[in-house]
Amino acid sequence: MKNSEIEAATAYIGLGSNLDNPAEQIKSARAAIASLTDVKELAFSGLYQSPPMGPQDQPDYLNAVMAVETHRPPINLLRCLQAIENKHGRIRKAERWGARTLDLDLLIYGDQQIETPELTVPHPGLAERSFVLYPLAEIAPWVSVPGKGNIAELIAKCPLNGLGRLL
Ligand code: PH2
Ligand code: MG
Ligand code: MG
Repeated sequence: MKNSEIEAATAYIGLGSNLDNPAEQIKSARAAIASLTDVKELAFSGLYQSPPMGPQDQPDYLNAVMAVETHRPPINLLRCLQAIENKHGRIRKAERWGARTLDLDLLIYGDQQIETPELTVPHPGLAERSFVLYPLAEIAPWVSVPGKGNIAELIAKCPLNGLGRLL
């Protein structure tokens, strides 16, 4: 079966960067995602700046969240996102939560809950990360995170931790 014959789902993608002109990285990643076959952009949040979660000896991050409608299955979408990360000079290092040119996380895929060695959806860190929840709430305040609850409840429990919206 072709992807285009698979029922469309709404997916949310988290974008992050703290190296090599983060605003450009995010802009160019957005264009790359939107131009994937069987993926259509629905919405894009503002840009948010925040101090690094994890090792502190790295620059602040820029983050955003993008909503797409897609006919690609989750694992296939994940592989597309990884290919875009690689094209943006992403170097995978041993250090957990280290600096990166581009990070694309599949946050939510429809109402699915997936746990495989390659992919966990909803993204396991989503509920604790202000730099994911706030941009997500900006573009999808109605969204319910499968297995975790609605976005307003999650935000109420998640401090800003230095997050600020640009512009
Ligand atoms: N991503 C990380 C590690 N730390 N900190 C912020 N503020 N934003 C991120 O996107 C981020 C992070 C690894 O994915
Ligand atoms: Mg991440
Ligand atoms: Mg990631």
